[in-house]
Amino acid sequence: MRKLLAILLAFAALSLSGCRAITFSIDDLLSAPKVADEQTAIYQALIESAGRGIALVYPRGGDYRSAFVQYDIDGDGEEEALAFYTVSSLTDSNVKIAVLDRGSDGKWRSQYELAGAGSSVERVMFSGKDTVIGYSAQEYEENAVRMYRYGGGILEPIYEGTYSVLDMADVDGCGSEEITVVRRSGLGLEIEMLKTEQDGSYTAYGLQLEESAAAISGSVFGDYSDRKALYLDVSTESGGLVTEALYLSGGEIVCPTAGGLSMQTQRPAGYLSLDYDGDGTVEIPVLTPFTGYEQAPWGEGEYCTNWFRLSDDGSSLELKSMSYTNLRDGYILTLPNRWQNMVTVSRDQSTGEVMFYSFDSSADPEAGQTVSEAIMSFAASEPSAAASYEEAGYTAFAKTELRSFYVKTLADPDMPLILTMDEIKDNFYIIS
Ligand SMILES: [Ca+2]
Ligand SMILES: [Ca+2]
Ligand SMILES: [Ca+2]
Repeated sequence: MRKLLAILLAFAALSLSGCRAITFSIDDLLSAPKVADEQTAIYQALIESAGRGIALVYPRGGDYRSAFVQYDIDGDGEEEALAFYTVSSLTDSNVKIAVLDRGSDGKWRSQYELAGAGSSVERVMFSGKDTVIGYSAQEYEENAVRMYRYGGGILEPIYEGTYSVLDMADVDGCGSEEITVVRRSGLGLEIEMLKTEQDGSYTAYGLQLEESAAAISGSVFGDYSDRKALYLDVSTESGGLVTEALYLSGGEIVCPTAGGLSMQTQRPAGYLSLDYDGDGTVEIPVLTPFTGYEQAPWGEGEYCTNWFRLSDDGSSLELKSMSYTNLRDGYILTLPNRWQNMVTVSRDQSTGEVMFYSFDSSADPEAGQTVSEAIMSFAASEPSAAASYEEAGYTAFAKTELRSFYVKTLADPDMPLILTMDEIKDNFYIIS
C-alpha cells in the first residue's frame, strides 16, 4: 500500500506540473481499505454464526447492492448490518438474512437469522427504521415483499405481499417517502401505499383498480404539485398501453386518471411514460399517425408522439410537446412549431435511419409545385462507425457510450424547414 501511495503521489505531482486537475484525493485512497476491513469483519462474524458453506447473495437492483447492507435499523444511532446469503447444505434455495451488530468491544456478531421470501433479493429499501426487501424466486411468477421491524434482537415481518412494482417516493408531500406496492389482482390492479406514522406505526392505504391489466409495463415517479405521483403504464388485453397516475391525499389513494383520462392515453406497446426532458414532471406519450400513415395497422405506421402532462387539478391532460420517437435507437426529437403538420417521415427498417420530408398538401404537382421532398435525415450507429458516416456527409451531434447520432441535410440549407444545429441539439433527447 505504501509503495502504491508513493507511486500515486508521484503521479499526482507529475499531473500537477502538467497543469491538469487531478480527480482523486488521498482521503479516498486511505478510506477505501477501511470499508473493506469492516466488510471483512462482518463476513467473519457471519461465517462464525452460519458456517463456511454459504454463498453471499447480492441485491439485483435498488440503491443497496452489497450482500452486507449497513443501516441503523433500530434507530439507536449505531449501524447494524444485514447480510444476505444461501446455505449450500440446505435443499431449499431461499435467501437467509442475518442481522449483525457490533458489541461494546467493537466486534461484529450475528444477532438474528431468518429465512427470506425468495431465492433472490431484488432490492432493499428503508422506510423510517423499517427494512423493506423485495424477493423473487424462479418458481413463482410474482415477486414477494416483506417489511421488517427490528427490536429486542428480532427482525420481525410486519407486512407481506406480492408485487409487480415496489418503489418509494413522497407521494403525499409530507417530506418523507412512502413505500408503494403494485400487484395484479384478479383482472385488475391492487395498489398499496405504506406510510410510516409519527408514532412509528404504519398504515397501509389500498386501492383496487378495476381494469383489465395483462401486465405492468412501466412505472415511474414524477413531480405532481407538491408531491410525487406514480405513473403506471398498464398493458391492456388488446396489447396496447394506458397510463394511470396515483398519489396519496386525505387518507386515501387518489387516481385522477381512472376511468376517463387513462382511456385518452391508449397507445401501442413500447411507448412508456417518462420524464424525457429531465424537468421532474413525467410526460405521457400518445401517438397520432404522420401524414401518409393514417391507414397503417395500429402500431405499424410512423407516429408523431404527443407528450401530455397531467394538469395540476388532475382533470385533464395538457399537451406539452410533439416529437418523433425512435425506440430502436433510443431518442426523441421534439418537433419545432414550423414542422408540425408540415413534415412527414419514413424509416429504413434495417438501419433505423429516419428521413423527414416536407409535405405541402396544397401544392399542385401538375403546376410544377413540390408536394414532398426529403429535407433531413437522422441516423445512429456504434461510435466505431463514425468515420464512415462522416465520409458520407453526416455530422455527429450527440453520443453515448454505445451510440453516436448523426444528421444530414438533404435539401437547400436555406429552406425554412431545415433545422439549425442549435435547434437539433435543443430538441434532441436520448432516452435509453
Ligand atoms: Ca442501530
Ligand atoms: Ca410522504
Ligand atoms: Ca419532464
